[in-house]
Amino acid sequence: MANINLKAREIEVKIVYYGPGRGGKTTNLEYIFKTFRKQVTGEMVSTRTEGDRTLFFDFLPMGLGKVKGYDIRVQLYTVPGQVKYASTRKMVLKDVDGVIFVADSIKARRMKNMESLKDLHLNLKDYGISILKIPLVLQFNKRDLAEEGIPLLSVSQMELDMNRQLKVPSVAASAITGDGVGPTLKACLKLTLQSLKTQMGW
Ligand SMILES: Nc1nc2c(ncn2[C@@H]2O[C@H](COP(=O)(O)OP(=O)(O)O)[C@@H](O)[C@H]2O)c(=O)[nH]1
Ligand SMILES: [Mg+2]
Repeated sequence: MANINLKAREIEVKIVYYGPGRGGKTTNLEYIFKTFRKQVTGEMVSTRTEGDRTLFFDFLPMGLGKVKGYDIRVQLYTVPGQVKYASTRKMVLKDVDGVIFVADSIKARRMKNMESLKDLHLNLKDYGISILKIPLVLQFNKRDLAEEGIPLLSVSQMELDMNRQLKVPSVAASAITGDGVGPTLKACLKLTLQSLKTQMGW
């Protein structure tokens, strides 16, 4: 459930970018930080060290304006994807309102995507949240690599692998070029705000 401050009439919504290590979560946030200047309300906090891997998490605050007189603030987080950071990953998911699952389109990463989605499912379950109920969007990232001749999973294969049961919106994207990055976030915000309205009885 979102963090609601009745007195200040503020609602804080938490969106988490989840997915396998090196899939492009941090790159999504960097693109959003550069591109949506008007909505970004603070600095991007990043813990990128040791090459370019997220060790703890990335964080970016945004404002969406008002709904029913409430200021809607959005906090975007990414999790570290590597196996050894399982506990951080779980901690970042606490009190999540919406999830963007960034899948890697590189063919060789197929199993990593599926393992990470399973990990998301189990972590949500531990918090008492069903993956079938939480606002969730899949992003099939790195589509630009097709032009470099790198073997990619087809979108239909990725749908079969990850979206057969979920049946959630999916967006083909390139976090590097920015293609699909905005639409992914918007799709997730739409679902998250719908869910918030239901929870608030609006
Ligand atoms: N070609 C290409 N590279 C990408 C894309 N997204 C991320 N990368 C690269 O993949 C690597 C891992 O990205 P990063 O955002 O750190 O992944 P994270 O571990 O999920 O946060 C970096 O070298 C990025 O530049 C993309 O859409 N296309
Ligand atoms: Mg990262």
